[in-house]
Amino acid sequence: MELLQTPIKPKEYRSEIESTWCPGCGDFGVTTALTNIMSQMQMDPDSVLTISGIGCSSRLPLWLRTFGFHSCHGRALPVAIGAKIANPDLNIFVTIGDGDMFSIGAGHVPHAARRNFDIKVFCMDNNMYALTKNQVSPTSRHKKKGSLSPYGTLDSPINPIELMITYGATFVAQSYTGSMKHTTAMMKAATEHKGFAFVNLLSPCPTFNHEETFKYYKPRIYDINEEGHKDLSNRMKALELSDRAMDHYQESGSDAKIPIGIFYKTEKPVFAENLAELKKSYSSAYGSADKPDWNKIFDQYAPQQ
Ligand SMILES: Cc1ncc(C[n+]2csc(CCOP(=O)(O)OP(=O)(O)O)c2C)c(N)n1
Ligand code: SF4
Repeated sequence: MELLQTPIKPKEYRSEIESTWCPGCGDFGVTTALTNIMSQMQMDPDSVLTISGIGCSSRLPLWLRTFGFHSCHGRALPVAIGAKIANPDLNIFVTIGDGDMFSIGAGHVPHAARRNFDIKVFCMDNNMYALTKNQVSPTSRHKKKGSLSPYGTLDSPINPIELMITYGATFVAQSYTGSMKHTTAMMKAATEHKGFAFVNLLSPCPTFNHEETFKYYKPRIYDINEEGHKDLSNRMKALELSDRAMDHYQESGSDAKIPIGIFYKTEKPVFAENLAELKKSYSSAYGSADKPDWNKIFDQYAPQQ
């Protein structure tokens, strides 16, 4: 890639491709936050790989001059895992939609989280499928209407925060793209965390979602860290707080508050460290991990005399 003069400014992380997002889309805030963070941390664009699936939100890698991979619907996480194993030095951002992550791609989520891959997942949660023009998603409220559910969905929403804590993510936060300051702070804290980091970004879709709008979120949002949640490695406390993330869905028009901030953060060895540890013990038993002593390995499976 073309060499950039340092310090690299946020706008220099933008590609020349013009965004196709609608004016007012909440996802713009995520692109801005990401370029701000890369500039603040003076990340070499060649060291960054941004990976997405399919959806409006999943177009984000196109707007950046980092390496990017616009993969298949629901498959951003397996692509990210493969890239991280092949090149552990890459800074990997997964930019994903709520449908991509928690519907078609849901099966990949617990395994990526529990293995603690050092990747950062930014989920643009607009509570529906936007690219395909307004179908309900796993984060849509009960009875929400969509183009294929004109009488309202019969399903109840999942809670992304609670799920990610339960799946073993070592950093779990939520923000709202109407607040650039908070979105940038949460995405930066995730980027600085060593391990699997997830940020749920409440990101309004003004074109199709006329319920969860900027106007809806603004008076309901409150910062759990400002209000005293400091014991971030306390899993039970994080789960208790995560429960409140769904209060506003209980009944339509509810004025229940919506928590944002870091719910949970803990330190654990990342996948690459566990693998290095395994290779060490493997080497002492079977020779080097790259050139193992195959006879010793096969002997284990030989029929017992
Ligand atoms: C295998 C497959 N199934 C279905 C689709 C159609 N499809 C494209 S995007 C999408 C949903 C996108 O929703 P979300 O991930 O929430 O992103 P958003 O568009 O809301 O940002 C669907 C169902 C597809 N492209 N590929
Ligand atoms: S349809 Fe919605 S999510 Fe898609 S670009 Fe437009 S405002 Fe954003």
